[in-house]
Amino acid sequence: MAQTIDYDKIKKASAKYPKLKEINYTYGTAGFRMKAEYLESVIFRVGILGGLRSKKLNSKVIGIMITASHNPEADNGVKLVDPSGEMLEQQWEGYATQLANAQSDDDLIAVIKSIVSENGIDESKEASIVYARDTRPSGPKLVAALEEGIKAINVVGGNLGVKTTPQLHYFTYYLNYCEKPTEGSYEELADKLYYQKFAEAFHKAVGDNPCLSPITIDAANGVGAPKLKELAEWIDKINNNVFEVEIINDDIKSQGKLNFNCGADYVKSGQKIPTGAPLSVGDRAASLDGDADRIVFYYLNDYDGTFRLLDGDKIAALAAGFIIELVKTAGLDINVGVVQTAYANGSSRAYLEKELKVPVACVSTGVKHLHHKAQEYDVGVYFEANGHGTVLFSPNALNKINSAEKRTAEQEKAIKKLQALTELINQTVGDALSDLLFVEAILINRQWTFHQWDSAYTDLPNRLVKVVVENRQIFKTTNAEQTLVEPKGLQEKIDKLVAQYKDGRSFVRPSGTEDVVRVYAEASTRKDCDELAFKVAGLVYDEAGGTGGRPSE
Ligand code: G16
Repeated sequence: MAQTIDYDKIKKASAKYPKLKEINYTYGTAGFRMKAEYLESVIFRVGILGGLRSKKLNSKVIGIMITASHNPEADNGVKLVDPSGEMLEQQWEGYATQLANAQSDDDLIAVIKSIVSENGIDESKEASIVYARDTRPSGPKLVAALEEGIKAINVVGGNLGVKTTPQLHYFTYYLNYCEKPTEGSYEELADKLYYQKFAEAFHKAVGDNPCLSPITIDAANGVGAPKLKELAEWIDKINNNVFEVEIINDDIKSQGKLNFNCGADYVKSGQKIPTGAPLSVGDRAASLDGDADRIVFYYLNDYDGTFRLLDGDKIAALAAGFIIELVKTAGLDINVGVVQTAYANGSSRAYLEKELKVPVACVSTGVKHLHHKAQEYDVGVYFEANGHGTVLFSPNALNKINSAEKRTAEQEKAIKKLQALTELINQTVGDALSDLLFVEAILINRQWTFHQWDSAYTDLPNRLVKVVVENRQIFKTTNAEQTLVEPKGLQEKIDKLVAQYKDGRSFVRPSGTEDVVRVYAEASTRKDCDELAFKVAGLVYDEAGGTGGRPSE
């Protein structure tokens, strides 16, 4: 039987990690995220919270990931992962914030005791945590703080070493719901099980179809580089002619390179090719972000050589279109829905609703919001425009797919394909590597070029601008973040600007991962769109305490 919580031990250990007085921490879009030097006390406390969560959930394994994903290298962050591999339940995000902000060691103990009593936690329950980090230089020091927190609450911790965020999510799920491994180190198993699963599923999904031309992957100089390399080797072992990948921006050793002028966020926000990617007409390329949970694809147009982005909206359209076709061919009664955020391009929503005739829901930014909404459908396809997303097959859908009657050869083929797709997509969370294989498998089945994929619909020109303000917390939104409630009066001014542009749309929201306010705009022409974006950004800067330079093109 495990010991009960030793509060004196926690208090003593906590003295080494005092809370920085001047900082108010918030568990945001993807956990705590900020400059790495402010995070030690928070991460120590997250170790304690992970232990409490595990005890509360009858000793299920909780995941903890140390990463700041797309943020600059100097930042870091931490988030907790629930036993099913999903993001931490929202009520517990509040506990995380309370713990992080407890000023003294006594305050910390008081918060822990209140969490224990509010949740009726049996202190004597066993608890376990698995944790991993990305390649940031600040990672090892923060892992040490986490380990002290885990030790202080007497919990068994399994260090997975350097992993992508989705690997941590998948392994957490695996430990709770699949066979618990009895031998081998968790660090090695978390790689092996992941590679094996996705390499085998890819092989099944591709079938006998001929492969496509090689694809270049910009790994943002992050953890995706070594992991994709190893995954590609596993795929080669099964069938060595099916997937040819060249990895660029794979330098995880030199400091200052992570996400710098490369990676999915850079490409999506700037709508341009990353550094180190000499792209020619006919080439296919994609960019991952720093922890490999997002992906965007791109190519140069055949006839004018312009840059063409295939973002999360395009991935959703490709995935939904293919799945709907297979479901119809298989003769299955399964509903498919798509979930997006306000950043989804107006054209993508119109295409999904009018051409594919699928229901589309719009929710707030953050995978946790999309994931929950997607669970309402038999098959829920969710992607943020920034390339973060996955496809969820409900137990009902899986049951129908796996027990379907195969009357014709065509039906049998469609059912087999659907089965393979359910295994190929990482259903615990958006995963750049699994998404890459998922997209590639669909394109191989269809024998489509990027241009053919892209031609489903044409994006309205769109633009993202960041505005630095004194206090982004004064921005409050409603209507899935599309309408500003505060600062008062600002939304009316934005509406007036938007009304001046054909197909104009713009919204403003505070980022939950960076110290900025984000402005999104789209309009019928590139010129109008840029003009609208910078007018709205200027308005935000002038009326809501802009600092630094006024945003300009
Ligand atoms: C995280 C979240 C995403 C979100 C992104 C930006 O991505 O997981 O859901 O879209 O932050 O969020 P915000 O606009 O609030 O800063 P990542 O890839 O950084 O983990």
